[in-house]
Amino acid sequence: SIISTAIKPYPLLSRTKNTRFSCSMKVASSFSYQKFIQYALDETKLSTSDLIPSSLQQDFSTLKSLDGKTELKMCSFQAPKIRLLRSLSIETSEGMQVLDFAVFPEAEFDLPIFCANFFTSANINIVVLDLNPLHDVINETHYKEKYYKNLIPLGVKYSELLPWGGKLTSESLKFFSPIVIWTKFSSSQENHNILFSAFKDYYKAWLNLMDHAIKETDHSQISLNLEAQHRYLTWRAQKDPGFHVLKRLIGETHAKDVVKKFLFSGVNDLGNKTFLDYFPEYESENGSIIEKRSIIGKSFEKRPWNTQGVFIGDTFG
Ligand code: BLA
Repeated sequence: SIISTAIKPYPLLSRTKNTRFSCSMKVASSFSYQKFIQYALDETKLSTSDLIPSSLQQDFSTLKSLDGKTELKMCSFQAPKIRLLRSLSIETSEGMQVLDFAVFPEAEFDLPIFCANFFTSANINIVVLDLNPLHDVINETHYKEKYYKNLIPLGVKYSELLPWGGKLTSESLKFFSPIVIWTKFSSSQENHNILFSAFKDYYKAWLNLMDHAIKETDHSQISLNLEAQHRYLTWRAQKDPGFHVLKRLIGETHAKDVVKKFLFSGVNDLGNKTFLDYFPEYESENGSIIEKRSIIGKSFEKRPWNTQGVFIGDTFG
Protein backbone atom coordinates (compact mmCIF):
# COMPACT_ATOMS: atom_id res chain seq x y z
CA SER A 1 0.00 0.00 0.00
CA ILE A 2 1.24 3.47 -0.77
CA ILE A 3 -0.77 4.77 2.15
CA SER A 4 1.95 5.54 4.62
CA THR A 5 1.47 5.55 8.33
CA ALA A 6 4.44 7.79 8.88
CA ILE A 7 2.27 10.25 10.73
CA LYS A 8 0.80 8.17 13.52
CA PRO A 9 -2.31 9.25 15.35
CA TYR A 10 -1.62 11.23 18.45
CA PRO A 11 -4.32 10.44 20.99
CA LEU A 12 -2.39 11.81 23.93
CA LEU A 13 -1.67 15.15 22.37
CA SER A 14 -5.31 15.66 21.54
CA ARG A 15 -6.30 15.75 25.15
CA THR A 16 -3.67 18.24 26.18
CA LYS A 17 -4.78 21.84 26.33
CA ASN A 18 -2.80 24.34 24.30
CA THR A 19 -1.34 21.73 22.02
CA ARG A 20 -1.46 22.82 18.42
CA PHE A 21 -2.70 20.01 16.24
CA SER A 22 -0.68 19.83 13.14
CA CYS A 23 -1.37 17.96 9.93
CA SER A 24 1.78 18.90 8.19
CA MET A 25 4.96 20.87 8.16
CA LYS A 26 5.08 24.46 7.02
CA VAL A 27 5.87 24.81 3.36
CA ALA A 28 8.15 27.35 1.77
CA SER A 29 5.67 28.76 -0.73
CA SER A 30 4.36 32.23 0.02
CA PHE A 31 0.80 31.04 -0.09
CA SER A 32 -0.44 27.84 1.45
CA TYR A 33 -3.70 26.35 2.65
CA GLN A 34 -1.93 24.88 5.71
CA LYS A 35 -2.69 27.94 7.76
CA PHE A 36 -6.41 27.50 6.96
CA ILE A 37 -6.34 23.99 8.41
CA GLN A 38 -4.35 25.08 11.44
CA TYR A 39 -6.76 27.93 12.09
CA ALA A 40 -9.77 25.62 11.89
CA LEU A 41 -8.25 23.06 14.25
CA ASP A 42 -7.21 25.69 16.78
CA GLU A 43 -10.67 27.28 16.72
CA THR A 44 -12.42 23.92 16.98
CA LYS A 45 -10.37 23.14 20.07
CA LEU A 46 -11.57 26.36 21.66
CA SER A 47 -15.18 25.24 21.11
CA THR A 48 -14.84 21.63 22.06
CA SER A 49 -12.29 20.24 24.46
CA ASP A 50 -13.02 16.73 23.22
CA LEU A 51 -11.60 16.84 19.72
CA ILE A 52 -9.84 13.54 19.17
CA PRO A 53 -8.28 11.92 16.10
CA SER A 54 -10.72 9.89 14.04
CA SER A 55 -10.22 6.19 13.44
CA LEU A 56 -9.56 7.14 9.81
CA GLN A 57 -6.35 8.86 10.84
CA GLN A 58 -4.54 5.53 10.97
CA ASP A 59 -5.16 4.66 7.33
CA PHE A 60 -5.22 8.15 5.87
CA SER A 61 -2.43 10.51 6.74
CA THR A 62 -0.07 10.94 3.84
CA LEU A 63 -0.12 9.60 0.33
CA LYS A 64 2.57 9.95 -2.34
CA SER A 65 1.57 10.74 -5.91
CA LEU A 66 2.41 8.24 -8.66
CA ASP A 67 5.27 10.39 -9.91
CA GLY A 68 6.64 10.68 -6.40
CA LYS A 69 6.71 14.46 -6.58
CA THR A 70 3.65 15.34 -4.59
CA GLU A 71 2.42 14.49 -1.15
CA LEU A 72 -1.26 14.45 -0.24
CA LYS A 73 -1.85 15.29 3.38
CA MET A 74 -4.89 14.15 5.27
CA CYS A 75 -6.10 14.56 8.80
CA SER A 76 -9.32 13.67 10.54
CA PHE A 77 -10.93 14.20 13.92
CA GLN A 78 -14.17 13.69 15.79
CA ALA A 79 -15.89 15.32 18.74
CA PRO A 80 -19.19 14.90 20.58
CA LYS A 81 -21.22 16.86 18.01
CA ILE A 82 -18.84 16.19 15.12
CA ARG A 83 -19.06 12.85 13.34
CA LEU A 84 -16.11 13.71 11.15
CA LEU A 85 -13.85 16.70 10.60
CA ARG A 86 -11.44 15.96 7.83
CA SER A 87 -9.02 17.72 5.58
CA LEU A 88 -7.17 16.88 2.41
CA SER A 89 -4.51 19.21 1.12
CA ILE A 90 -2.25 18.94 -1.88
CA GLU A 91 0.66 21.10 -3.00
CA THR A 92 2.53 20.26 -6.17
CA SER A 93 5.84 21.61 -7.33
CA GLU A 94 4.05 23.14 -10.35
CA GLY A 95 2.05 25.36 -8.02
CA MET A 96 -1.22 23.48 -7.84
CA GLN A 97 -2.73 23.75 -4.40
CA VAL A 98 -5.87 22.09 -3.18
CA LEU A 99 -7.83 22.20 0.02
CA ASP A 100 -10.85 20.05 0.71
CA PHE A 101 -11.95 20.73 4.27
CA ALA A 102 -15.30 19.58 5.63
CA VAL A 103 -17.04 19.00 8.93
CA PHE A 104 -19.95 16.59 9.20
CA PRO A 105 -22.20 16.70 12.26
CA GLU A 106 -23.51 13.69 14.14
CA ALA A 107 -26.99 12.61 12.98
CA GLU A 108 -28.58 13.95 16.19
CA PHE A 109 -27.83 17.44 14.88
CA ASP A 110 -29.33 19.03 11.79
CA LEU A 111 -26.37 21.42 11.58
CA PRO A 112 -25.15 22.40 8.13
CA ILE A 113 -22.05 20.70 6.75
CA PHE A 114 -19.05 23.00 6.71
CA CYS A 115 -17.54 22.91 3.22
CA ALA A 116 -14.37 24.57 1.96
CA ASN A 117 -13.23 23.40 -1.46
CA PHE A 118 -10.39 25.41 -2.92
CA PHE A 119 -8.54 24.52 -6.09
CA THR A 120 -5.59 26.70 -7.06
CA SER A 121 -3.52 26.25 -10.20
CA ALA A 122 -0.85 28.54 -11.63
CA ASN A 123 -3.32 31.26 -12.47
CA ILE A 124 -6.83 30.37 -11.43
CA ASN A 125 -8.56 29.72 -8.14
CA ILE A 126 -11.84 27.80 -8.03
CA VAL A 127 -13.58 28.24 -4.71
CA VAL A 128 -16.64 26.87 -2.95
CA LEU A 129 -17.04 28.00 0.65
CA ASP A 130 -20.31 27.30 2.37
CA LEU A 131 -22.27 25.98 5.26
CA ASN A 132 -23.97 23.39 3.05
CA PRO A 133 -27.57 22.97 4.24
CA LEU A 134 -28.62 19.53 5.41
CA HIS A 135 -32.22 20.24 4.47
CA ASP A 136 -34.03 22.21 1.77
CA VAL A 137 -33.45 25.98 1.87
CA ILE A 138 -35.09 26.78 -1.47
CA ASN A 139 -38.65 25.55 -1.00
CA GLU A 140 -38.78 25.43 2.78
CA THR A 141 -38.28 28.38 5.08
CA HIS A 142 -37.99 26.70 8.48
CA TYR A 143 -34.47 25.31 8.12
CA LYS A 144 -33.29 28.39 6.27
CA GLU A 145 -34.51 30.70 9.03
CA LYS A 146 -33.06 28.49 11.73
CA TYR A 147 -29.50 28.57 10.48
CA TYR A 148 -29.04 31.28 7.87
CA LYS A 149 -31.20 34.22 8.87
CA ASN A 150 -28.48 35.80 10.99
CA LEU A 151 -25.75 34.93 8.53
CA ILE A 152 -27.15 36.71 5.46
CA PRO A 153 -25.08 39.89 6.10
CA LEU A 154 -21.93 37.76 6.28
CA GLY A 155 -22.82 36.18 2.94
CA VAL A 156 -23.55 39.55 1.38
CA LYS A 157 -20.21 40.95 2.56
CA TYR A 158 -18.16 38.14 1.03
CA SER A 159 -20.25 37.75 -2.11
CA GLU A 160 -19.28 41.34 -2.90
CA LEU A 161 -15.59 40.70 -2.26
CA LEU A 162 -15.65 37.31 -3.99
CA PRO A 163 -18.15 37.62 -6.85
CA TRP A 164 -20.18 34.76 -8.28
CA GLY A 165 -18.00 32.39 -10.34
CA GLY A 166 -20.43 31.99 -13.23
CA LYS A 167 -22.39 29.03 -14.49
CA LEU A 168 -22.09 25.83 -12.56
CA THR A 169 -23.48 22.33 -12.59
CA SER A 170 -27.14 23.07 -11.88
CA GLU A 171 -27.55 20.05 -9.61
CA SER A 172 -24.85 21.40 -7.26
CA LEU A 173 -26.92 24.41 -6.32
CA LYS A 174 -29.36 22.33 -4.29
CA PHE A 175 -26.48 21.53 -1.97
CA PHE A 176 -25.59 25.18 -1.46
CA SER A 177 -26.93 27.73 1.00
CA PRO A 178 -27.99 31.38 0.57
CA ILE A 179 -24.54 32.41 1.84
CA VAL A 180 -22.52 30.20 -0.50
CA ILE A 181 -19.33 31.67 -1.87
CA TRP A 182 -18.83 30.26 -5.35
CA THR A 183 -16.08 32.18 -7.03
CA LYS A 184 -13.12 32.10 -9.38
CA PHE A 185 -10.24 34.52 -9.22
CA SER A 186 -6.66 34.92 -10.30
CA SER A 187 -3.98 34.51 -7.68
CA SER A 188 -2.87 37.60 -5.81
CA GLN A 189 -1.91 38.26 -2.23
CA GLU A 190 -4.99 40.40 -1.79
CA ASN A 191 -7.38 37.76 -3.10
CA HIS A 192 -5.84 35.11 -0.89
CA ASN A 193 -6.11 37.37 2.13
CA ILE A 194 -9.81 37.88 1.40
CA LEU A 195 -10.31 34.14 1.02
CA PHE A 196 -8.55 33.49 4.32
CA SER A 197 -10.72 36.00 6.16
CA ALA A 198 -13.84 34.55 4.53
CA PHE A 199 -12.77 31.09 5.63
CA LYS A 200 -12.14 32.29 9.17
CA ASP A 201 -15.49 34.10 9.40
CA TYR A 202 -17.46 31.21 7.92
CA TYR A 203 -15.76 28.72 10.18
CA LYS A 204 -16.41 30.83 13.26
CA ALA A 205 -20.04 31.11 12.18
CA TRP A 206 -20.28 27.33 11.85
CA LEU A 207 -18.65 26.75 15.25
CA ASN A 208 -21.08 29.19 16.78
CA LEU A 209 -24.00 27.19 15.35
CA MET A 210 -22.42 24.03 16.70
CA ASP A 211 -21.90 25.52 20.16
CA HIS A 212 -25.61 26.27 20.39
CA ALA A 213 -26.90 23.11 18.74
CA ILE A 214 -29.09 20.93 20.90
CA LYS A 215 -29.20 17.20 20.50
CA GLU A 216 -32.29 15.94 18.69
CA THR A 217 -34.10 13.13 20.48
CA ASP A 218 -36.96 12.50 18.07
CA HIS A 219 -36.10 9.35 16.13
CA SER A 220 -37.89 10.27 12.95
CA GLN A 221 -36.04 13.61 12.84
CA ILE A 222 -32.71 11.86 13.44
CA SER A 223 -33.51 9.51 10.55
CA LEU A 224 -34.22 12.46 8.30
CA ASN A 225 -30.88 14.04 9.27
CA LEU A 226 -29.08 10.78 8.64
CA GLU A 227 -30.64 10.28 5.24
CA ALA A 228 -29.94 13.87 4.23
CA GLN A 229 -26.29 13.48 5.17
CA HIS A 230 -26.05 10.15 3.38
CA ARG A 231 -27.60 11.67 0.27
CA TYR A 232 -25.05 14.50 0.40
CA LEU A 233 -22.17 12.05 0.80
CA THR A 234 -23.53 9.93 -2.04
CA TRP A 235 -23.67 12.94 -4.36
CA ARG A 236 -20.18 14.10 -3.56
CA ALA A 237 -18.55 10.66 -3.57
CA GLN A 238 -19.93 10.13 -7.09
CA LYS A 239 -19.74 13.56 -8.71
CA ASP A 240 -16.98 15.53 -7.02
CA PRO A 241 -15.11 17.67 -9.55
CA GLY A 242 -11.87 16.93 -7.68
CA PHE A 243 -11.96 13.24 -8.53
CA HIS A 244 -10.20 13.63 -11.87
CA VAL A 245 -7.33 15.51 -10.30
CA LEU A 246 -6.99 12.82 -7.64
CA LYS A 247 -7.10 10.07 -10.25
CA ARG A 248 -4.30 11.73 -12.19
CA LEU A 249 -2.17 12.11 -9.07
CA ILE A 250 -2.62 8.77 -7.31
CA GLY A 251 -4.37 6.47 -9.79
CA GLU A 252 -7.98 5.32 -9.92
CA THR A 253 -7.93 2.73 -7.12
CA HIS A 254 -6.40 5.03 -4.53
CA ALA A 255 -8.52 7.96 -5.69
CA LYS A 256 -11.68 5.90 -5.13
CA ASP A 257 -10.43 4.85 -1.70
CA VAL A 258 -9.69 8.42 -0.66
CA VAL A 259 -13.08 9.61 -1.89
CA LYS A 260 -15.25 6.81 -0.45
CA LYS A 261 -13.38 5.89 2.71
CA PHE A 262 -11.89 9.21 3.70
CA LEU A 263 -13.35 12.37 2.15
CA PHE A 264 -16.92 11.15 2.15
CA SER A 265 -16.60 8.49 4.79
CA GLY A 266 -20.06 7.31 5.80
CA VAL A 267 -21.22 6.88 2.21
CA ASN A 268 -20.88 3.11 2.63
CA ASP A 269 -22.42 2.82 6.08
CA LEU A 270 -24.78 5.67 6.99
CA GLY A 271 -27.54 4.43 4.72
CA ASN A 272 -28.51 1.72 2.25
CA LYS A 273 -29.74 3.82 -0.64
CA THR A 274 -27.67 3.97 -3.80
CA PHE A 275 -26.74 6.94 -5.93
CA LEU A 276 -29.50 6.03 -8.38
CA ASP A 277 -32.07 5.77 -5.56
CA TYR A 278 -31.34 9.40 -4.70
CA PHE A 279 -30.65 10.67 -8.21
CA PRO A 280 -32.61 8.44 -10.63
CA GLU A 281 -32.22 10.95 -13.45
CA TYR A 282 -28.59 9.75 -13.78
CA GLU A 283 -29.61 6.23 -14.83
CA SER A 284 -28.49 5.32 -18.32
CA GLU A 285 -30.34 2.94 -20.65
CA ASN A 286 -28.33 -0.03 -19.47
CA GLY A 287 -28.88 0.80 -15.79
CA SER A 288 -25.45 2.24 -15.04
CA ILE A 289 -24.74 5.72 -13.71
CA ILE A 290 -24.31 8.39 -16.36
CA GLU A 291 -20.74 9.66 -16.04
CA LYS A 292 -21.26 13.33 -16.70
CA ARG A 293 -21.68 15.57 -13.69
CA SER A 294 -24.82 17.30 -14.85
CA ILE A 295 -27.99 16.11 -16.56
CA ILE A 296 -29.63 19.54 -16.53
CA GLY A 297 -26.49 21.29 -17.76
CA LYS A 298 -24.71 24.32 -16.35
CA SER A 299 -26.70 27.33 -15.30
CA PHE A 300 -27.00 30.15 -12.77
CA GLU A 301 -24.80 32.66 -14.52
CA LYS A 302 -25.54 35.16 -11.75
CA ARG A 303 -25.88 34.67 -8.02
CA PRO A 304 -29.36 33.16 -7.59
CA TRP A 305 -29.80 34.52 -4.05
CA ASN A 306 -30.56 38.17 -3.43
CA THR A 307 -29.14 40.27 -0.58
CA GLN A 308 -32.08 39.28 1.63
CA GLY A 309 -31.20 35.63 1.13
CA VAL A 310 -34.21 34.96 -1.08
CA PHE A 311 -33.78 32.48 -3.92
CA ILE A 312 -34.24 34.28 -7.23
CA GLY A 313 -32.92 31.61 -9.61
CA ASP A 314 -34.95 29.69 -12.13
CA THR A 315 -36.64 26.53 -10.94
CA PHE A 316 -34.75 23.36 -11.67
CA GLY A 317 -35.03 20.86 -14.43
C1 BLA B 1 -14.68 22.87 -10.34
N1 BLA B 1 -15.73 22.46 -8.10
C2 BLA B 1 -15.74 22.93 -9.39
C3 BLA B 1 -17.03 23.46 -9.66
C4 BLA B 1 -17.81 23.31 -8.52
C5 BLA B 1 -16.98 22.66 -7.56
C6 BLA B 1 -19.24 23.74 -8.34
C7 BLA B 1 -17.43 24.10 -10.99
C8 BLA B 1 -17.78 23.05 -11.97
C9 BLA B 1 -19.14 22.49 -11.72
O1 BLA B 1 -20.10 23.26 -11.80
O2 BLA B 1 -19.29 21.31 -11.41
C10 BLA B 1 -17.30 22.27 -6.21
N2 BLA B 1 -19.47 21.14 -6.47
C11 BLA B 1 -18.44 21.63 -5.74
C12 BLA B 1 -18.74 21.38 -4.35
C13 BLA B 1 -19.96 20.76 -4.29
C14 BLA B 1 -20.42 20.59 -5.63
C15 BLA B 1 -17.86 21.73 -3.20
O3 BLA B 1 -21.50 20.05 -5.98
C16 BLA B 1 -20.63 20.36 -3.06
C17 BLA B 1 -21.89 19.89 -3.03
N3 BLA B 1 -12.04 20.73 -6.42
C18 BLA B 1 -11.96 20.20 -5.19
C19 BLA B 1 -10.82 19.34 -5.10
C20 BLA B 1 -10.20 19.38 -6.34
C21 BLA B 1 -11.01 20.24 -7.17
C22 BLA B 1 -10.43 18.57 -3.87
O4 BLA B 1 -12.72 20.42 -4.29
C23 BLA B 1 -9.02 18.69 -6.79
C24 BLA B 1 -8.46 17.67 -6.17
C25 BLA B 1 -10.80 20.51 -8.52
N4 BLA B 1 -12.91 21.68 -9.09
C26 BLA B 1 -11.69 21.18 -9.39
C27 BLA B 1 -11.38 21.46 -10.75
C28 BLA B 1 -12.46 22.16 -11.27
C29 BLA B 1 -13.43 22.26 -10.21
C30 BLA B 1 -10.11 21.06 -11.47
C31 BLA B 1 -12.63 22.73 -12.68
C32 BLA B 1 -12.82 21.68 -13.69
C33 BLA B 1 -14.22 21.21 -13.76
O5 BLA B 1 -15.17 22.01 -13.77
O6 BLA B 1 -14.40 19.97 -13.84
